[in-house]
Amino acid sequence: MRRVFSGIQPSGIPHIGNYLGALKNWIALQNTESALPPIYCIVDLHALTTLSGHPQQLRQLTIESTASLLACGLDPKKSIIFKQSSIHHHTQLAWILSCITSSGVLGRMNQWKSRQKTHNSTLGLFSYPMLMCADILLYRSTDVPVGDDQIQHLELARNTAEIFNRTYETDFMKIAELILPSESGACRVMSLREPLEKMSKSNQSEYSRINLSDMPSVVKSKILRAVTDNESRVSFEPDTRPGVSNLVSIYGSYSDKTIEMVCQEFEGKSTHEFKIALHDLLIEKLYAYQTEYQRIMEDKGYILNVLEQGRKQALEIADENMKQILEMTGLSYN
Ligand code: AQP
Repeated sequence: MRRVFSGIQPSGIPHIGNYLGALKNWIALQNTESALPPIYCIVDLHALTTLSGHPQQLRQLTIESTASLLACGLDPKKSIIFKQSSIHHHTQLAWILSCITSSGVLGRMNQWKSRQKTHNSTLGLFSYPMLMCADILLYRSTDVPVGDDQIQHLELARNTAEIFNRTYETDFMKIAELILPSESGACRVMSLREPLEKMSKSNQSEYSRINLSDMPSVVKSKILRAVTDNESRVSFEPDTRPGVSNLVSIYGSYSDKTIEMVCQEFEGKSTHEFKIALHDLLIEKLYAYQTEYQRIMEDKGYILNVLEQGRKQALEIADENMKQILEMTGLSYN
C-alpha cells in the first residue's frame, strides 16, 4: 500500500509558495482511497534551526501552522497530522542514518550552501537533511509531495534508504517517490521582489511573499509592487522575463489553468491589467482560507486535540517500525 508523507516548518505563516508547491497536493492526496492515510508533520525540530532561543514563539507558530493546515483543507479524519517533536523516534533514526552517511554528502546540499550565508551555520542546520531522511523513512513512506526546492533532499532520502538496505541486508526501507505539483501547479514560486530567488518565509522583505493571512489591501500593494520588466505584455518566458512568468504561474496554479491558457486569456492585455486580475483571484481564494483560519484559531483545544490524536496514530506506526530498525541495527529499547 502507498503511504504519503510530508512536512512543513512552523517557522512563520505559510505563504502561497508553500500552498501551491506542497499543501495543495497534500489536500488532493488525502482523498486517494487506495492508499493508507497520509501523514503530515509539523516539523518543529527543523524549525529549531532558526528559532532556537524563542520557545514561546515556536509554540505559538506550531499552533498557528496546524490551524493553517486545517484551514487549507486538511481533514484529521483522513490524514494523520502531528508535531515532529512529539515522537522521539525521528531524532533516534536520524542518528542511525547519520552513522551510514558521509559528511561530504551533506556539505553538497544546495540548501545548506545557500542558508549558511544567511543563518547561523550550526551543526543542526548542516545535518537537517538527515532528520528529513528519518522523517520520511520512519513511516516507510512511498510518496512525498514537496516543492522542487526539496528534490535534492528527497534524492538523499532515496540514497540513504538504499545504503541502509545494503548495510543491513534488508529491503525494509522504501525508496520514496517525489510528487511535484501537476501541469497547472507551481513547483517553485519565486520571490515577488527577486524573481530568481524562491519565495520564502524567512526572507527579510515582507514584499517578497504573499502570506495566506494577508489582507486584501496588503495583497494589492504586494502584487502591484511585484517586480516585472519594462515590457507590458503577458507571457511565460522564465529565462528572460522571470518576474511576469512567476505571476503567470501563480495565476495558473490558483485557477487550475495551464500556462498556455493563462497567456491566451491575457493576450493583448497589459501586465498592470493582469496584476489586477491576479489580485482579484488571490483575494477570493485567500478569503475562504482566512475565514476558516479565524474560526479554527478560536478553539485552541480543538487544535491541540488534532495534534494529540495525530501523535497517537503516528506513534503506533513509528513504534512498530522502530522496533524492527533497532533489531536490525543491533540496538534495542531494553
Ligand atoms: N517558494 C516555494 N515554491 C514552491 N514550494 C515551496 N515550498 C517552500 N517554498 C516554496 C514547499 O513548501 C513545503 C514546506 O516548506 P517548509 O516550511 O518546510 O520549508 P522551506 O522549504 O524552507 O520553506 P520556506 O517557506 O522557504 O521557509 P523558510 O524560509 O523558513 O526556510 C516544502 O514542500 C517546500 O518544498
